[in-house]
Amino acid sequence: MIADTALSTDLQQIADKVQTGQRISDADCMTLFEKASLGFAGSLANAIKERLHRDKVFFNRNFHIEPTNVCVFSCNFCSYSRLYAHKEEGWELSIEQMLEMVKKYDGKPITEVHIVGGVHPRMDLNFFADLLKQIKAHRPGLHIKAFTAVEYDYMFRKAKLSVEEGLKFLIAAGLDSIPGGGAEIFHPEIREKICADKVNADGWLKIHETAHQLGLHSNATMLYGHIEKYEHRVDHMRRLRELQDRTKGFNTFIPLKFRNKDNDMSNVPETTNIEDMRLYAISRIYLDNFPHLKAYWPMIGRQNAQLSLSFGVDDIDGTIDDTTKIYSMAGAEELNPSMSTAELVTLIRQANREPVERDTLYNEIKNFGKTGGELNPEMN
Ligand code: V47
Ligand code: SF4
Repeated sequence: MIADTALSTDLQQIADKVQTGQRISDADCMTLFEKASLGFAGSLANAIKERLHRDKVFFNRNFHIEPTNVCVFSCNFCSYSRLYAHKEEGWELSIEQMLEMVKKYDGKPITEVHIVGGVHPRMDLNFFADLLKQIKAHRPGLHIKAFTAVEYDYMFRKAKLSVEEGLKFLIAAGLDSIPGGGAEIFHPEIREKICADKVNADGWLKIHETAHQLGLHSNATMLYGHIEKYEHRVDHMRRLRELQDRTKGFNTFIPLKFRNKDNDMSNVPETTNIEDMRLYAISRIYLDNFPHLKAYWPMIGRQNAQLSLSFGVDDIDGTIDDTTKIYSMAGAEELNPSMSTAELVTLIRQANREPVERDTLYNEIKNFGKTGGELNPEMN
């Protein structure tokens, strides 16, 4: 029990709620952002994490396909879209090229492909349905986690289909689940300043709600640490918590730290590591109906990912195999993000946790244990 005479009454009440398994309110969440020390928030979040998953930390074997970085939108925080004239040429991959990327993993124990990119005006619903079909025809067991709500909104509107019709069409083609991108900050006061022209909060939430109703699972992100205030973070997480109460379709919450290299918000300083860890902890405490909290290691680096495992995080994503450019272009430490399974296992063990390989839906594939067992460095 955390009982500390130096704690203010409001923090003590929050600790009592968490320790008796009660939900904290929006006001409590604000109090945590405004007053909680890293140690206080971290110990509560760690207790929740251990209640849910004991010492387990999950990872998977995955790779990304980024079909294009051409984008009709112009989010101010994006360093990736080729609309920036000073950037190197954009890319747009053909279905054949993307299929070649999938074939590279033939015979390797990869379980997931994560497909996400810019919003290209000529890559439409039929193009992507074809891509999914061809991937499934080549490797039926590979889980396809594809396209953010931003991409869906554009694709479906262009095809003149409702969200339900569009999603059903892609599910029939092979779509298995939906990644969490495009959420940014839902509150219109901030959304209008950082990504005014893409799908709004209600549109994003509706796409995920419909996906959940159709039996798909999805993730949710929050791009934080720029011009938003604590109240906007609470508002963002409240909308997610409310939707999750209705559908139970979210697997994982993924806070994404704003990186400021080479974008229209380069004048905005990045958050400190302490603020990053506090956010992981506070989101673990507030989002009591989210089973998992992910620290995306290519974004925050390996050591911070390790540190986050003491602040409520139970998942650090996957092997990646140097297949994503979004974060390196925005200034993340990892220029060519890639970790072998042996490296992921070692990283998690160094934090005195139990590495567990999972599939996308968190079915356990292998528990490596805290110690023991020769790790084959070739194991990728
Ligand atoms: O929505 C773009 C973010 C997201 C920057 O579901 C930036 O498992 C920081 O959502 N600084 C797309 N972030 C990626 C994404 C994701 C990543 C990993 C795992 C999963 C999952 C989803 O990338 C965008 C945006 O929020 N982003 N630019 C930047 N400068
Ligand atoms: Fe386009 Fe996504 Fe970049 Fe926004 S964040 S400009 S939607 S690629």
